[in-house]
Amino acid sequence: MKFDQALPAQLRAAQRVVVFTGAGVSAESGIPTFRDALTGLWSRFDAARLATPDAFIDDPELVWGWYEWRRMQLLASQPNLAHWAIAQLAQHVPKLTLITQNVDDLHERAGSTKVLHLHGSLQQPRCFDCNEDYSLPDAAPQEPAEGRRLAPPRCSLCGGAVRPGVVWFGESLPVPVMDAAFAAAANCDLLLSVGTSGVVHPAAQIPEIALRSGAGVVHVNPEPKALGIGREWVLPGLAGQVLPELLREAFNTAKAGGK
Ligand code: BJW
Ligand code: ZN
Repeated sequence: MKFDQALPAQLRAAQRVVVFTGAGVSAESGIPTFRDALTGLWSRFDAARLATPDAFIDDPELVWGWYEWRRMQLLASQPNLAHWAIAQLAQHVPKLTLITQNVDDLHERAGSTKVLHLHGSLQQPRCFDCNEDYSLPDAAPQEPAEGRRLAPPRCSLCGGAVRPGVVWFGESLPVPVMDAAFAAAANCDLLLSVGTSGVVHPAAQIPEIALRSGAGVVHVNPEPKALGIGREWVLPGLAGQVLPELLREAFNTAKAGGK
């Protein structure tokens, strides 16, 4: 890919970089996105029946089974070249803040630390009634097939049903995480927005906050959408191809690769 020559130079010069990721960054690991037309989860499953507190109240077995099926997929997957490139980028810039909307742990498994998870994590379930954390067993879950119901575990404190530790529609994002993410966006020099459709709020405001604060924003996506304000670069393509190339161009790195 041919980059606007100003971009690698901007990345080299940036003191504070934010990387903001969505489901597209994990797509090349085999984790489905939400809104891609044919393969996205919401093209096959009804978000209202699976990703809201009311859905869990109505049918906890359906919801728990679906999330355990997704956790199984995650356990069988590996970070891809995009996750590795982002972890590598942190070694090249003075300060990098990684904000993700993803509930997987692929950034951490690639070596990124202090990841701000705006929408929670598949690995940290908690009690629906009293919020007590629930420790998942070390063993992989018992093979919940797609669409198979599974009874949620019970809370050891109050006996309530255990729910996935993710942020559903209509729920507040974790306030300290959101505050840290918004502050990092408002104070960065350059923000890379990778693999997100930018339709879910309040997360979608993050690139706009960066632009309005004077930072440059780079969009990495096979179907990129610029916001049309400020200094933007649009890099059409797969994150696992574009990000390693950008790093090579900016820092002359060897091919960023997994282990
Ligand atoms: C690639 C690629 C490759 C593919 N390389 N790229 C303001 C306006 C309108 C609505 C609202 C608003 N404020 C709040 C709302 C309501 C709602 C909302 O935003 N709805 C919109 C959908 C209309 N927001 C909420 O409800 C939020 N809560 C809230 O605001 O609370 C306020 C409140 C106030 C008072 C009291 C209480 C509350 C919560 C939102 C929670 C979102 N949860 C989910 C599910 C998480 C759990 C789970 O995993 O099941 O989070 S929904 C889903 O969407 C998930 C994602 O994190 C999120 C974002 O999706 P993402 O990551 O962008 O994925 P896709 O699929 O959309 O896009 C993938 C992109 O990748 C595409 O562009 C591809 O092209 C690209 N791609 N391959 C690079 N290889
Ligand atoms: Zn409880």
